[in-house]
Amino acid sequence: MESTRSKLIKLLSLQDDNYISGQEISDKLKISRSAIWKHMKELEKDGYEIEAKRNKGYRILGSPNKVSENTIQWGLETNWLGKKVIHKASTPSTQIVAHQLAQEGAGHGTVVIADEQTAGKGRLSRDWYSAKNKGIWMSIILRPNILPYLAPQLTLLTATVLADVFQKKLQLAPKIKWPNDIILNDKKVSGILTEMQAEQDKINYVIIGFGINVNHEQKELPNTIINRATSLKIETGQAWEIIELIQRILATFEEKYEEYMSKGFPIVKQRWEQNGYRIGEKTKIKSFQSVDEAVIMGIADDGALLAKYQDGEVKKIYSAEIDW
Ligand code: BT5
Repeated sequence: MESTRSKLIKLLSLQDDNYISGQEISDKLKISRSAIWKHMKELEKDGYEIEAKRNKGYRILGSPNKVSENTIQWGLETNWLGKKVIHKASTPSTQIVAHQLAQEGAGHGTVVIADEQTAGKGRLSRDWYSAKNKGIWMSIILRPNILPYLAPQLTLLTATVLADVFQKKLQLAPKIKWPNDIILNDKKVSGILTEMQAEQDKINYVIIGFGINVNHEQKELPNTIINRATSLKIETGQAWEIIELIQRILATFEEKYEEYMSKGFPIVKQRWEQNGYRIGEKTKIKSFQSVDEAVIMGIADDGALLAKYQDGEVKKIYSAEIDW
């Protein structure tokens, strides 16, 4: 059940800069005027700046800088994504929390976010470092009506969403390294992990997890990745408001996801390839039997990487070690 408090914040945030009268709040939320006043005081304690004017009512002037269910929702311009947010100060992995919630029936578009992950997961049991309050460590629960074999398209879609935000909001030039890394100046700033639970021809749920290094200084990156990783702050020379970035990512995600659902994969493929890392360049691809030189061509409809080998044959690569 949605709390009165988060309903109140939503109601206030819908007014933009206008006031909403105590009477209207009272009618809409079915609470007394004195209960409203108490809620406002609680919000102020949490860092919300609220103006109360006689004969006009209330309005929010500023929200706290701290990530919470309420601060994410205040000003969030989405219809279904992030309408339910679960925020954890610290958790082993938002993926684990999201799996549990999805199994308990959490709806499409539920978002799990943490200030810190103590056992963040990459692919193939690799670690994902998720320092406290330095980045965005988020998992989104989706219940898409697509066939399970198409789920890797959602990883590619997510990569295009993050690239779009980094490009348009931060004026950066991100590259997407197949299958799931966002690269800035040849270093990894973000990784995506898609996991799903499906039957043969039906997806029960998909969890899209992504981590973004936002406000790390160079020296705050762990030694093991310091040469291969970067943050938005390192690349832009300035710190970024995490809540604002989250809201922008969610709004862009919802828009691009709907477009993908209605128009299909070609548009995602096109966007992905526009930003694809080393497209048209020669790399070494190590497969089971050999190491071959091949030119990266782009991606196939099923999410595979397309590479053109020296004999001219274009092959689909599903998993291989690529010497980027
Ligand atoms: C990924 O795996 O890149 C997927 C990362 C997904 C993380 C999110 S955070 C929210 C959600 N909850 C989770 O527990 N996970 C998801 P992969 O391609 O396997 O890359 C992992 C490798 O990236 C590691 O082996 C390191 O080399 C490197 N790495 C680890 N942490 C990093 C970081 N913070 N920044 C850049 N590189 C990192």
